Amino acid sequence: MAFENLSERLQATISKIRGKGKVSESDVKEMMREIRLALLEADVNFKVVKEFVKKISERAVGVEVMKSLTPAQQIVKIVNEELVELLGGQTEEVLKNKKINTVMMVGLQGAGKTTTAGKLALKVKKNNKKRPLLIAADIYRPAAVKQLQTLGKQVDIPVFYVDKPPLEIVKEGLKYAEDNNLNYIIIDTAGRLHIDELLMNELREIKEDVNPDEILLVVDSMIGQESVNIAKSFNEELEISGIVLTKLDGDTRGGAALSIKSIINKPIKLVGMGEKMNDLEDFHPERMASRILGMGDVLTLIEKAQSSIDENEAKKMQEKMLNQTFTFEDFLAQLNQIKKLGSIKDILGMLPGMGKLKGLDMSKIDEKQFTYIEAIIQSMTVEERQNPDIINVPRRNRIAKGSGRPISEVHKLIKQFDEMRKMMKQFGGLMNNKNKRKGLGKFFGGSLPF
Ligand SMILES: Nc1nc2c(ncn2[C@@H]2O[C@H](COP(=O)(O)OP(=O)(O)OP(=O)(O)O)[C@@H](O)[C@H]2O)c(=O)[nH]1
Ligand SMILES: [Mg+2]
Repeated sequence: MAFENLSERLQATISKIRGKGKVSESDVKEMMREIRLALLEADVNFKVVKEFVKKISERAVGVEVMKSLTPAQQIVKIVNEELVELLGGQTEEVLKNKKINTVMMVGLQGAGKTTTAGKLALKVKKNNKKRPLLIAADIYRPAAVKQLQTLGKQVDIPVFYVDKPPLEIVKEGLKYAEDNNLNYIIIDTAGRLHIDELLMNELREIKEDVNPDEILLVVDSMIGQESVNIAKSFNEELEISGIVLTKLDGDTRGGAALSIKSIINKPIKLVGMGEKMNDLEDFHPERMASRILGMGDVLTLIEKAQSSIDENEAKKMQEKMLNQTFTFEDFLAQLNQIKKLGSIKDILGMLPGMGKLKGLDMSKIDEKQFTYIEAIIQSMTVEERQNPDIINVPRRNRIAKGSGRPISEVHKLIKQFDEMRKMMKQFGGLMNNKNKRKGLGKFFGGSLPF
């Protein structure tokens, strides 16, 4: 994950002053030195680092004034605020309130334009109920059109292509969208190894003809510092409207994300977090800052839960829990929903403070835990799943054998399940109390059912 080292270093720096009632001038100085080094090491542009540290230092000098927070807390607050600012301040949308949105993807070869085009189409279709069209205007790289067509098929979104020059493809594509009542048009363009005049001319031509609502520059975050120069050139040539940073899931140091906005003053709008079609997220400066500073990213987790978990399914579960008819079969269905959120590590990483929980070594988390639980439940008979009370010791032995897991794990799972049901019973009682129903209903509706 990007920012891992930066995050660790900043958190270590902060924890040194966290408990202090007073922060001396030399504490601040030392802290600024460490922040500076941490940022440089994360590959943030040195000018950006200088400016950032200067701003924090200036603000940190007067921190005794506020009464509600300790000086140390105030410094953390300042660092957080400045980090949010550095990342762009507020979240920027890629949707205009217009009948038809047109988006043009530009960028160097291999940056992730085509992949992001597919991801974005899926995202606006799913989350915004748009009717997207992908236009394949990269006619240079063999198989580029095919690649987009394959992605289109995968996410069930139409792809337009005719065997003509790029500008003609785009013109006819727009006509096709109009005729077919499609309202979110994404144009995938060609990439080059380096910025060259020919490519820029072609992109400019399309831009002038189409006048797109968005020109998104797709930048590979793995290339580090160089991305700042690339962004600068593209912006000078085409006046881009925003940036998509891809491959933030890799072991990039993340410095590019922290530099681009302040240097070209164009917002990062989206981030690519993986190769799958679902791995595109809006970029939220605030959440990213709190993730970096170890304050967790609960909002993203909640959003992910909301978009990945089937609402009807969740409602059904909720009723079962309240009626106390929840079985191991339901439990299994629930596990499958949670698995859609990502790996256990991903989920834990988004919870505040988890990163540095004492005794929790993230590298030791066993991703297979879900699989083991599944195996155990699958080794139960239907009757046992529906009525766990009948699972006596001989049955437990059989289940352990069948699933290939130690008997202790079977005991543990059944015990946890029992406890869960007890808890639900209590909640159920509360829910039947009319006065409390509303508040708790909301709680259940908006969160994971267990
Ligand atoms: N891990 C990861 N891989 C990504 C991400 N975005 C794109 N990729 C991968 O990067 C590679 C290049 O992506 P493309 O979408 O083909 O890039 P492009 O900009 O269209 O490339 P050209 O058409 O050759 O200019 C592919 O293997 C993608 O799967 C991301 O967010 N994370
Ligand atoms: Mg491409």
